[in-house]
Amino acid sequence: MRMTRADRGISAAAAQRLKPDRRFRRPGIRGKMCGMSAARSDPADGARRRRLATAFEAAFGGRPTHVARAPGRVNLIGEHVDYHGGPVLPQSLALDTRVAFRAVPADRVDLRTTAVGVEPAWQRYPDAMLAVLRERGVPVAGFEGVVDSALPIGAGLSSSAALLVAVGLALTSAAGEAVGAARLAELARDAEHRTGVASGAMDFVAALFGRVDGPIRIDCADGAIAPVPGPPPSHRWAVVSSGMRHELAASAYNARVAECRAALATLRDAGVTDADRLADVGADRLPTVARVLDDLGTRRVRHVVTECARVDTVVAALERGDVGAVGAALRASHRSLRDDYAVSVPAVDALVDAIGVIPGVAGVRMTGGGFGGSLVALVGAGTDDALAACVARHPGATLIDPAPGPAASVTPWVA
Ligand code: GAF
Repeated sequence: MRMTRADRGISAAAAQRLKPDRRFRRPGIRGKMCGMSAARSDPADGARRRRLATAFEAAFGGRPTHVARAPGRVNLIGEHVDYHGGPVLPQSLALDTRVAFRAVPADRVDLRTTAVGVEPAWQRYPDAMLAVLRERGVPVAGFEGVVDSALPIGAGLSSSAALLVAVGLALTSAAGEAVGAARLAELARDAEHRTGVASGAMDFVAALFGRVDGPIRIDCADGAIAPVPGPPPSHRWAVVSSGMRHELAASAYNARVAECRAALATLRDAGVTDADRLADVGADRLPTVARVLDDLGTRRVRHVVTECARVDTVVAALERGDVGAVGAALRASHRSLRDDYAVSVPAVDALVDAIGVIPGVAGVRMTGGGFGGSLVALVGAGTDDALAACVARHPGATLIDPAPGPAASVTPWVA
């Protein structure tokens, strides 16, 4: 894939100047900013580095100077509430997308991929990121880069956000721009909107503020970010791809956004004027919701209201190591997404049901945007064989590496 035209030439040394940016442009968002960090050492890193180096050499000759990486995420709970101002609980993954790049003193941006057969589908993401950066006046330099992703596409693990963030980070740092993480999250979300998905902020904030030590609770109303503990040592998160690839732009994702917007407008007309967002409608007002809205609207709002409450149930349960309470909330979340929000599909429901009855599985639910994609489960020690056997019985389903990973970063290229 090739994107042509760039705003202006830059110095290659500019990319070295990237520093942590502590100017929080979005009040309330707290946490570390993207910037230079030490490269991770992972057994798979060698193979990825070689793949990137080979592709870069073949495309441009020579070597990149830097690599930008952005992780995928598994959302533990708080599904389809980010764009309603609700809380979410994503864990950033070690699975990531990388862009090996160098700045060039020429008026062009040239980005290729190591992936085979994905054009032109992936191209719209870098195109959208570049367009948004230019529109907002963020300098973009002459640039050569190669993308390599370890994230399964369309698996509900935020492959598109990881691509947008990694490309955004590479483009801006090549130009010597220290764009703050909160600002980059907004720019990347706006770029995703241009691709046709009216997504919330979760995936971008997870990629830019995630931590290896456990999930983060993001308050999507005020942007506050707080670390949350992982499960006790007796348990771990398991991630399973259903094998049913989702494509949010072609799904009913935007329809859910629109239905909920209409429901909020109706509620406000009916006197619920203190709710600026659906996340502000508490459980105590569900009787009003049911009186004012039709059945479809009531179900959509009920999902949002109950899911927001479940996030804090899970946060409190993780803090006291109560796996039973976490599991119960995961199961309730899936029922709500399936029955009230209608974003699951039968193949995912069947997998949820099958995994849910394995002894030692505390809870399981769909994760991400839905309409296919992946599941997240909280599983006890000793469930690995039964889980693997269950997944093997479902055609197309695969276990995904749930290892947590750090936030997006740019590091000097190590040969
Ligand atoms: C997708 C979107 F991009 C997120 O913003 C979020 O709405 C999620 O679906 C559902 O929770 O990943």
